[in-house]
Amino acid sequence: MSRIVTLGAAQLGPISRTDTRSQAVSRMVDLLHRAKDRGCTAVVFPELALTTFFPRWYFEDQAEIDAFFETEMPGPETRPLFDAAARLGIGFYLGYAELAVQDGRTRHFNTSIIVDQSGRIVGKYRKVHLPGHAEHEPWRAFQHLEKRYFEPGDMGFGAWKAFGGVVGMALCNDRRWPETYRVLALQGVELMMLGYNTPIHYPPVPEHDHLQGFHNHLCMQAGAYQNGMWVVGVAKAGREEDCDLLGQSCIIAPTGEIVAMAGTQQDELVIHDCDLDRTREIKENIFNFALHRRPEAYALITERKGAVVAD
Ligand code: CDV
Repeated sequence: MSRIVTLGAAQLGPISRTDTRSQAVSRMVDLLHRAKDRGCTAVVFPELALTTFFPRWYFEDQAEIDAFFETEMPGPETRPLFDAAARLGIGFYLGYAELAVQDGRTRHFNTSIIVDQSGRIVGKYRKVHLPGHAEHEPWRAFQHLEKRYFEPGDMGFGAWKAFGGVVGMALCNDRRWPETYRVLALQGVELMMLGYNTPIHYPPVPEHDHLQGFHNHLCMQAGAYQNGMWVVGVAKAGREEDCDLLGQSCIIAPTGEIVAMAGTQQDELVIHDCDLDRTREIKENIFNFALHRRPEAYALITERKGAVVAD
């Protein structure tokens, strides 16, 4: 049996602070056209794909921060992306900063959505693992203020039927945590879509800078294999406002093999014919959860947050 879905990793090059959302959307519409020409069912765009990666700056004025957020999706500047998707019959995953009003409270989330081939939003995810720091730390070459500008996602890790399979979402730092993939896999996810913005320089541990590319693939390849799912991980890449962002967007098979990878730091589309039935090679054998897992031995995973060493 085979269930082939042609997927695209639609990497974006840098977006500068002065670029408008319409400019970013027009680049993404161009990638959608290229995806159409190559027979894609759906493409994955990066995390916070509509603006520059603004958590690299410390802002005091909330209005200045809120200007990076979307109050509606689609809104006037993003609607052309939805229209193009519907016209071309291609679905997409998109990351963006979401400003929501819930129960009279204003909330800020780092969000992604799945849009189906008719241009309809079918799934929403709010980033759970927010990296970085909450206070201004001027010693850093640049800030990473996700903990200041966003709240942790309040929706957990969902799964949706889309593109002929079961699809889950995650955002950037989530890919480093094994729990992300396992919670998705326990809902039968066959395809994880993920966007990222990963600076090459990691100020707290700069001796790991040369390992950014390795760690990026290491965690996604392990997550794909250990959970028998396709992973499409997509960067915003290149030199953005004096900050070098990792590229290497890729499509990873359920065996853990990278089957397609971007070779530039620019807007680039890489595609692969992903057979969702190949997830069964793993899910029904080496990682047959129902047969081999021992949840009774894993209670600490949800009971305890940080490590505790016994006396
Ligand atoms: N946007 C991110 O979540 N970036 C983090 C960096 C700060 C380590 C990442 O995990 O790639």
